[in-house]
Amino acid sequence: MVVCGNQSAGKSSLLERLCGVRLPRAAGTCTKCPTEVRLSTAPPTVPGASWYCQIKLRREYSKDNKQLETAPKELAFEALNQDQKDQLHHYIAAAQRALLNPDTPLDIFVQYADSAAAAAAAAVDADSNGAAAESGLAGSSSGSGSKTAGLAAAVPADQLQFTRNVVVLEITGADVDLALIDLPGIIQTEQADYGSNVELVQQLVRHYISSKRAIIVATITCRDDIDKELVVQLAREEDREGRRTIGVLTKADQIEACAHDTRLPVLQGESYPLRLGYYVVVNPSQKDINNNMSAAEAAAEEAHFFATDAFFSQ
Ligand SMILES: Nc1nc2c(ncn2[C@@H]2O[C@H](COP(=O)(O)OP(=O)(O)O)[C@@H](O)[C@H]2O)c(=O)[nH]1
Ligand SMILES: [Mg+2]
Repeated sequence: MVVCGNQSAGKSSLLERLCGVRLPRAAGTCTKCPTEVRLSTAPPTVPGASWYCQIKLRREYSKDNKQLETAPKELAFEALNQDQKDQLHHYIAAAQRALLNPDTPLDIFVQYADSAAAAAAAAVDADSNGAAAESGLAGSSSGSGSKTAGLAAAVPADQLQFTRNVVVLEITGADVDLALIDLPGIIQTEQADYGSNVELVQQLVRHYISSKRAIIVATITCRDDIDKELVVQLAREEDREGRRTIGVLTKADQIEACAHDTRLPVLQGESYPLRLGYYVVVNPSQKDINNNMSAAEAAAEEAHFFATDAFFSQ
């Protein structure tokens, strides 16, 4: 399944709900390389592990995004077990930055992920030890803030803005057998400051969705005008009959009052019929993420929304 759509459409949030693994998500920051999550129900071969995630970097492209001639190597970055699952996003974010900085030794990124994970774990401990929730949260955000500052000092600016090289998560002991790909957000051409990356990201999306084996998870927010969405255009070009595209409409909680009627044909799949249909979702807001909302809480909030919302509950 290839998750694609605009920047901040909610792709990483969606993927996180699909695979039960914490991914880096945030408003204002964007994914700058593909992330491939390979889920396998096979039990981990590592003693004592019920769940195991091997994070690897696949470097198939040079700094100027030309395909390398030598066979691609998957470099081990770090491995985590079930006890470290909640910290995975720190390692993924660090692995992504490692790919954007090919001339910096990998250890630096692993170390920063280690300390960001330790700071976050300490903040959670402080919370559960009865510290006021607010001071615990302040501790956690200042903790990760100082880590970011530390990494910024060591690696002040990323060498590359985007890369086609891939962060690979090889997970055993998962609930399903499935490969999911999180792609950088499509940049609409009016955001001209990204220059040539507009083209690069579009090529990347096209590359992944053109595979006949790929299910295209076209992610659009409920607020966007579907006719203007490039992801819809790309999906229609690569999957003309709408056989392997799933439409996902995110941020149902943010749809403007009175806008429901104008969205109805899209929500009901009439604007663009797709064989696999449409899904409407509510994922954690930025505030929920900052408050460390769990997957179970997110599912409960979503169910509550659809059961009680004046429009969707009908
Ligand atoms: N309120 C609300 N916020 C959402 C929803 N989905 C994503 N977000 C927020 O939108 C921002 C971008 O989400 P992210 O998953 O990182 O988007 P991506 O750039 O497409 O990967 C984050 O601040 C999320 O908390 C949703 O359904 N409702
Ligand atoms: Mg993302």
